[in-house]
Amino acid sequence: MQTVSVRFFPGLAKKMKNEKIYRDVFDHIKKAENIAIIFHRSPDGDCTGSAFAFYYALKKLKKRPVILSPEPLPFNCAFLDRGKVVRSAVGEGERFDLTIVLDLSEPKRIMRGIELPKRDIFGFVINIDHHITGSGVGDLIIQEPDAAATAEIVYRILKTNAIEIDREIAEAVYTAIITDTGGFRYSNTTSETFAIASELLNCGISSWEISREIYESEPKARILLLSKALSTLSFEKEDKIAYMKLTLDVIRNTGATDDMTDQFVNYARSIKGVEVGLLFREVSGGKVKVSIRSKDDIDVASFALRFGGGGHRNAAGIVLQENIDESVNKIISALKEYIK
Ligand SMILES: [Mn+2]
Repeated sequence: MQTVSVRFFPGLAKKMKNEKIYRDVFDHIKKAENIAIIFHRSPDGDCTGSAFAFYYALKKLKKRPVILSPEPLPFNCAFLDRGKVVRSAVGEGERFDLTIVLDLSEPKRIMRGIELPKRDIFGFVINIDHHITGSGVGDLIIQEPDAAATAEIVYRILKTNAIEIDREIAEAVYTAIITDTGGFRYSNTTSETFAIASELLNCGISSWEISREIYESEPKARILLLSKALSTLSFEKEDKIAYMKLTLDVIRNTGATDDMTDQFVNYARSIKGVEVGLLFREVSGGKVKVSIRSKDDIDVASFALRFGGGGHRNAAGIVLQENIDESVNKIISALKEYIK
């Protein structure tokens, strides 16, 4: 099996170059019948939206797509799964001709329960992603770190191959873009992002209806948990670093689920003068997840790499096998040196 790896970086004449790869993706799709769509652990709006965009496009092509997610979809994006089509496991004896891996570039971030290297189950693997770190996974790898969301790349692939962008596809891509850009606020937002959003709104979707699902349907438990997180807010390095922590006990006592802490870290970063915001969160198995968000030129992806993590320049993550206080000490002292 031939392995083709293509990485695109800003500054390349990307559209022309990419079109050929985008068509290659469809050459593989045309040959396939059963197609799995998978994405990263702790799923977010981008991977969920990208998955549904592909799902509906493949349905139009009369393929048999399956979205596989052993973990539940994020609570604020579950509305995309109106038909309850997402499955939590590969069926007994089930085989796929092709697997599309979305919004993931680190092999270790594949969800538990999905054993990707098993070619006899997953077939040819196409990886579409926009992270700046990670080797990618599979036989055809498209990594475009200048895309605001993986869904931007998905959208370009569908357009290049003349797939009609209907309401369902538009809604999925729009959800992915607004969640990954924080409602068009983050530094990944480009004129291309707005151009795509503009085209999507012309497909009959409502920005408010989607925003209401994502931002105005907060579970009570999430806001209660947020108040607990905010009460731990601490500062370091002349208030340039702000961090919060959440223990498993606190999370469980509020009745919140794991995915509900997703945007909490942004409150730490949002403070005037703060350059890096962090959230330390205990997860099961004696691990601590560290979410890191930075402003401007502080590259937290490189920082996270030192601890086996990764991500984007201004948004990265680390998982540590240590208790929460040791994790705080280790990361905060290293960060104080890093942002000197
Ligand atoms: Mn993404």
